[in-house]
Amino acid sequence: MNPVSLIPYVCGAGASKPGAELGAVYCYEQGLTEKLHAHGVSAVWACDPEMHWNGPYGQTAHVPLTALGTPERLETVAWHLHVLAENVAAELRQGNRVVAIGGDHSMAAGSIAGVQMAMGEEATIGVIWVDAHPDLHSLQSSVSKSLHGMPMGSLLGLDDTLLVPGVTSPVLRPENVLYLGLRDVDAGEIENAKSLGMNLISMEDLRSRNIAGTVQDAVMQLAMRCDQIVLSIDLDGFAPDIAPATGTPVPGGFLPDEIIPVLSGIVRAYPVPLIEIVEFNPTLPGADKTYQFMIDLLAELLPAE
Ligand SMILES: [Mn+2]
Repeated sequence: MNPVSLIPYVCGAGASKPGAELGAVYCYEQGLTEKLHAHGVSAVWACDPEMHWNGPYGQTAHVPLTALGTPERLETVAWHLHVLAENVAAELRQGNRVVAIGGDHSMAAGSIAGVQMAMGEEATIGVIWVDAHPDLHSLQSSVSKSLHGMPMGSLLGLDDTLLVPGVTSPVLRPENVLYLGLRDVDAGEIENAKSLGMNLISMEDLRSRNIAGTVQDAVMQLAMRCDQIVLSIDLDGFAPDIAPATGTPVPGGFLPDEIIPVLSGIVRAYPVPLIEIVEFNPTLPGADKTYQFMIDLLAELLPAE
């Protein structure tokens, strides 16, 4: 079995608070591969996050950041998305399983584009999206103009704000998106969901049912319709005291025991070529606690040797 390929997304320009661009660099410097190895998981960085950091839209493009909604922000994010998509596609083409480490959630528009690039436009991709937020904005519907609120809007074809060159839009179909953990949804996103015919299941709805059974049934349906299932995990899908170093925490998120065993079962039952963990902001309080949680989470989701 090949080692898992870790791919960094060293961009936080999609978020309002700076710092998420340092998430993957923190994991690299703190020895994530060695930590995973201690859990029996073999993983290697497919590229050095510090190399991207020194790239044309690396550090210098982040400090200082232009205002949200400015073309310079979009240009920065677009560059990082393109690099991410190419890297994800290259690793998948070699038959490697990918873990993408962020970085703000705009990255989903690049990582999932990379899956389409590797599999071809005919392939049907399903996404399990663990997040407090549906990230279902278009540039027009977003009040804040934060690009990390738009990846799902772009992937579903609401507009082409975060569309990577070379992919066919829409990358995803609404029925192939499974949201888990939603509890902070904007009016504009509710409108967009309606226009797409999507039913947004809230955290409250999910908790009122049996979480494990409901998710397992939904994923079984998803697997029947899709060629591949990918997993996008925003740390704010979890309760803020579990993963505190994230830019937009929302009370009431998943406790690890509620969802990690379910996700772990899914990655064992189905081939999941891409897992991403996003919105780690190590400049916020609780960075080490959040990093330790990410290690535990990945140790549960990745195959041990
Ligand atoms: Mn979120």
